[in-house]
Formats: sequence, C-alpha cells, structure tokens
Amino acid sequence: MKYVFFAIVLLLLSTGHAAAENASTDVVITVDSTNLRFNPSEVTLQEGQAVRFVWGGQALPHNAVAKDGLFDSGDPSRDVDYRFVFENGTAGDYVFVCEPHENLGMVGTITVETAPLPPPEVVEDEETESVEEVPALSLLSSITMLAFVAVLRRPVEE
Ligand SMILES: [Cu+2]
Repeated sequence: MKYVFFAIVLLLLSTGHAAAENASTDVVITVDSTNLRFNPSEVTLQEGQAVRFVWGGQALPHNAVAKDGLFDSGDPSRDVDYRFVFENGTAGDYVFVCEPHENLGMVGTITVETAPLPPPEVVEDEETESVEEVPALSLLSSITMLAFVAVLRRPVEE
C-alpha cells in the first residue's frame, strides 16, 4: 500500500517537473506598447520547442496566424494565450501576421532550426566528465608520489 502511494507521488513529481521544463523553453511573443507590433517580431527556436502568443487587456484585438496555415490563434482577441509546438520535421521560416493589422505592419517571422541529434550531446557529456577527472587523478597521483618520497627519505635522514 505504501509503495503504491510513493509510486503515485513520484509520478506526480516527475510529470510536474517535465511540464515546468517545457514551459521554461517556450518562446514567448507578446504585443508591444505601440499596440501594433509583435514583441519580439523575429524569433528563432528549435524543433520540439513551442511558441506562445500571450497578451491581455489590449486596446485592440489581435491574433497570430501563420501565412502557410501551420498555426492559428483563432479570432482576434484582447486576451490571448496560445501555444504551438513545432514538431520534428517543421524546420523552416514561418511568416505570421495579425490579421486585422497585417496592413499596418503587424507581422513577424519564426525561424525553426533542426533539433540537435541526441548522440552528439552524449559525446559532449563524456568529454566534460573526462576533462574534470584528469586533474583530480593527477593531483591524487602527485600527493601519493610526495608521500612515497617522504617515506623513502625518512630513514636516510635519521
Ligand atoms: Cu493586431
């Protein structure tokens, strides 16, 4: 019974952690103080990342619509919180507009880069670890050597 409880707690903790991680890597686009510009209007992200269009209490209603139709935040609104994930295979440039204000220059560009391959990341981690280990090892062997020399010299001095 206790094990079931711990399993549920662990599951809740891990899913909560994953959700927080995803949210922190979202690229947020809002509306600037002129009311007629996206801020920022040009962003770069990687496949697997999400863009979030967020604004509230705006003087004018806005939306965000990809020219090629990939994403669409819906009808223009003064309060928007719309999130779109760029899945693997979506790398490229995406022009998006605020439909009511496209003619006034309320446009932007999202550049999606190909996701980095997992194997190179693992190799980087191993390199970092071995670089950290080398000084520790040489320091340890230096101390051992000094201690050995001290022990060897003692009888000679006496
Ligand atoms: Cu607008």
